[in-house]
Amino acid sequence: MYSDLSLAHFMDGLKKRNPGELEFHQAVYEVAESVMPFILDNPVYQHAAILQRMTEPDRSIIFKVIWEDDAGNLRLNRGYRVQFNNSIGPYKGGLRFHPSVNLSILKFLGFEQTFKNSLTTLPMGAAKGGADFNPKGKSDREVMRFCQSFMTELSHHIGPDTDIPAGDIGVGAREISFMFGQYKRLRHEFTGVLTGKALEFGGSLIRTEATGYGAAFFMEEMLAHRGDSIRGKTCVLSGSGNVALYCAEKIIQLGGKVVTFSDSTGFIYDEQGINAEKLDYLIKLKTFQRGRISEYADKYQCDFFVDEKPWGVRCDLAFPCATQNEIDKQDAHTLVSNGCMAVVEGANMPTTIEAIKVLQHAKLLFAPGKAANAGGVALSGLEMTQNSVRMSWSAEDLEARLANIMKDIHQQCVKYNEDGDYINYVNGANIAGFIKVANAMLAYGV
Ligand code: NDP
Ligand code: 2IT
Repeated sequence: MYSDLSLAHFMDGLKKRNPGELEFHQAVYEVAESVMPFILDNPVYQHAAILQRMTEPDRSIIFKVIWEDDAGNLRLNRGYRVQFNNSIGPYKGGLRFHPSVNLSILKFLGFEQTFKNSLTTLPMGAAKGGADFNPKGKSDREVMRFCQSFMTELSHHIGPDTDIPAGDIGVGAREISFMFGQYKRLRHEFTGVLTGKALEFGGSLIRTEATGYGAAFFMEEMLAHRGDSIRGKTCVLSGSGNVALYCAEKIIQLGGKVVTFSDSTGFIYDEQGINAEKLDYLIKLKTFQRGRISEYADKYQCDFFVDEKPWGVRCDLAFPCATQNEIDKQDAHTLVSNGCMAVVEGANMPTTIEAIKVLQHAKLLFAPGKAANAGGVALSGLEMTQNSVRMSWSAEDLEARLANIMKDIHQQCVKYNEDGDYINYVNGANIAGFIKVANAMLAYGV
């Protein structure tokens, strides 16, 4: 049945089983291209049809979410939880609230999470969920009613040893708090069922910063491997949410110069560099006032480019931290011709497959999200541990653990890459992430 394991044959089958799910096809293709030669060299994985089994979620739960807006109108959204793989630990992964959310996007994210969570070295399986709900422009009480209704159904499918959701786009501390409160009320128990909680009720120090810090640490590791560092480098970032803001904070601490941020309305270019004080303003603007990035340009008198992406700004290092497919082939050519030396994906799958090829062909260092942004879920894993032992660790301790985990992920990528002097981090991350999950699946039998 699985004797023809050519990439084309495999992808044909996958597309037939999952018609129209373009983001999911893309995420699987990127992994399959890396691991197929490894599987062919190690037929035990082929005989057990591991790749086929890994690309099928254990289950996809889709549900109706009804809530009432401030005007008393009933509103309808669709909620999801895709539980992908629990071979190496309970299902774990974020929730995304964004109008674009659909099954394809959540399957791509859940699939990526399998490899990412494996790379963290912690015992976590993979899942992703969310809703096509748009928190933008909603009042706090509307968001509360939505979150409570969403959790009323989701609570049947999750649990601290079963499936532990967290944040993602559109889901931050406010949403996690509303959902945690509802779970606690419904289940009559106080457990670590979500991560990214506030410090007052079981949250962990450094979780907020972890994804962005981890991405900056990963860049520092890649550069250190070449005898270089972030210090003095001009850095272009996209997004201005959780990942982008704290990635910038760590870059600034490491001596880099951050010159751009973006949101869905365009990007700002601050040629002078964004220092700690300006970043503090931006964190308050984006996190608490839920403002627009153009307000930064008004305050600090810098350029704002409406509806544009920042990849045309001359830089040494690029950090896409907004959303999927935000660097296309043309953007990649622009980065190369402007002298960019490395791209680290803070977001999940922000670079198209064609764009990755352009960057790799030009021998730029390229770190895929499943390696570079794994610091977020790794800190979630440490939040789970702290909840289990009913203790909290210090910020210094947690940041040191995070730095070590990112170093370990970097080493795993280097170990499994086979491209001469040039480190192909995509292959390294995919193969290293695959082996641990695949071996667990083999051990369980059929
Ligand atoms: P946030 O919601 O905090 O911020 C998202 C940012 O990206 C905002 O600036 C938003 O702009 C922008 N953005 C979102 N969608 C689009 C779009 N379609 N076009 C243009 N800009 C867009 O999310 P996070 O920072 O948490 O997540 C960013 C990325 O990082 C995602 O890919 C996520 O999956 C990934 N990630 C997140 C982790 C986490 O721990 N939070 C962990 C690992 C990865 P606007 O406000 O205008 O919509
Ligand atoms: O994509 C991701 O890794 C996240 N959104 C974080 C998941 C988590 O469980 O912390």
